[in-house]
Amino acid sequence: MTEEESLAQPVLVKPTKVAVLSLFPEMFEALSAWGISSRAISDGLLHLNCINPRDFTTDKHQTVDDRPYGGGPGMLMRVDPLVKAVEASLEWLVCSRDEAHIIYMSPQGQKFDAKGADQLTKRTNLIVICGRYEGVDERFIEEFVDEEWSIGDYVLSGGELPAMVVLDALIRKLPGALGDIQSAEQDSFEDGLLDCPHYTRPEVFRGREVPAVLLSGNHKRIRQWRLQQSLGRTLLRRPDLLDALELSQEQKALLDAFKNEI
Ligand code: 9D3
Repeated sequence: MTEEESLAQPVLVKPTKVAVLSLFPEMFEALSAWGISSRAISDGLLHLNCINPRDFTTDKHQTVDDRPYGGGPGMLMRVDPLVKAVEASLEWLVCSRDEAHIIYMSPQGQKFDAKGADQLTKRTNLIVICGRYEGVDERFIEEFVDEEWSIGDYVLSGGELPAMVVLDALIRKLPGALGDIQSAEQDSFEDGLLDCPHYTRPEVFRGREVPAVLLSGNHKRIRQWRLQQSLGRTLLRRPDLLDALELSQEQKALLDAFKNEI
């Protein structure tokens, strides 16, 4: 038995239940079969159920798309299978409409970030709707959707990859999902700064040495160096992130020293 397994504690918090509505439910094996998200699911921190609107069609060809009123290129998702899939989701969640939080992954949504992930971790019953084609009928959104989320200003082929991005970010924040409690707090963006550079063996790689401070064993100096690297890289690469922060006296001093070095 590994150290991780022997130290594992049973979960004492109510698990997050997520129903995903998607025409391509198998895509979510990327979450359920691999890595931290897979472990969180098998540990019971998160219950994930993918529901396919196609299973709720009633015609011979299992039609899930239809033409837009007003004409134009492209198709929309038919409303009826979506509504039935939402109802099936509520049954699986064992909750009423008011007790569920329904989000729609959409290019028209709010930009998803660490704060959005934090908000979603507070929900216990989530329904995540993934669009395909050109999207869904606006009246379905008005009737069923609490929030629309985008993952950024670029065109993708559907809501599945964005939904997995959102769920992976959410899962990492669930208590117990990361082996080491500190890891969640050290994740980039949690303190508003970019991560510092990291090094592993060998000590010299193609003539490039590991920074001497990391070999010094002086943990106070190592912590300061890492913080200074985080501050400096954020200044150089993402000054917008620095603008949004109130720096401590120590952080100001380390950043000033970084500026003087460059
Ligand atoms: C190219 C078609 N577009 C203009 C006619 C509209 C459009 C419809 C459907 C564009 C993309 C999509 C599919 N995308 C998503 O469902 C999606 C998405 C995205 O494309 N980018 C960033 N976040 C998201 S969340 C859902």
